[in-house]
Amino acid sequence: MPQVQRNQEIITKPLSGAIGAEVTGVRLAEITDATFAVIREAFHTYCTLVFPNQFLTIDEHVEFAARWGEFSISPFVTYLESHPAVLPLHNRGKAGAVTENWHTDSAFLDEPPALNVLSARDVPVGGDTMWSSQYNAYERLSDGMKAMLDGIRGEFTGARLASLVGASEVPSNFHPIVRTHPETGRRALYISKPVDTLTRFEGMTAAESLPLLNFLYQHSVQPDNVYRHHWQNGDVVMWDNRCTMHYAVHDYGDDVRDVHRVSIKGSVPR
Ligand SMILES: O=C(O)CCC(=O)C(=O)O
Ligand SMILES: [Fe+2]
Repeated sequence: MPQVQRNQEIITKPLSGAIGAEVTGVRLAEITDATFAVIREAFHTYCTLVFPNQFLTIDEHVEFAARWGEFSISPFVTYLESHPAVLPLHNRGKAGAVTENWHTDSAFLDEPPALNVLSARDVPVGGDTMWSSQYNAYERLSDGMKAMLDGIRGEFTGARLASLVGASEVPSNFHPIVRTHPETGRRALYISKPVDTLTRFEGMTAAESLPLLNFLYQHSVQPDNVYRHHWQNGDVVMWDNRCTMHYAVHDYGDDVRDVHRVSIKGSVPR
């Protein structure tokens, strides 16, 4: 990983040896195109960026997110009435914490969201979020396994989310298990939690697929491939769903956790 870099006022500091960087010396509410270009490059290098002390208003959050593309609206969740691109993430209790597992977002869609921008408004002690580098996860496989996975697709399902809201139609989609990032050209292992969100390989049964899917899942989230973020109020954190998985830890009981999310549209995974 590159070391600390300075570009004008902007300082980019890696947060682990695998994934993530902290970006300081920038106020996201008032960035220039030149600053945005530096941030974009860092995003492509580190996959997850942390911007401390931003305290964005909802409008500023939306405006910064809009620089990255069109908004992506997910099914089964409720957006702010005043700001239809902003999804409030609230404490639904541990039993309702559908994000307390390693996953990539909404892979059951034709065009899963490319990236998310989160703004921490009121965070508890705990409630950390973790990310894994799916570039590393791919690159650390043997040549034999890489060759075997080449061209294989997985069936991604929205069954768990659908059942949570009692929806009768369950969306699902086949996508490549190894995808090429449309902007960096790097290959990444594109998986999500087996059974719940990724049921099987195309042309195989779930029973045949699960042992290997479970291996790929465990392999991806080893501690040396993960950054764990301790949130502070005012943090903005963004991540790339095309080359990461993430996991929201629920260890804060009934405490308030108020975080806003804006997602940006992605393309068909290839
Ligand atoms: O609550 C978080 O930190 C992240 C939750 C999550 O999985 C998401 O927003 O996609
Ligand atoms: Fe998520």
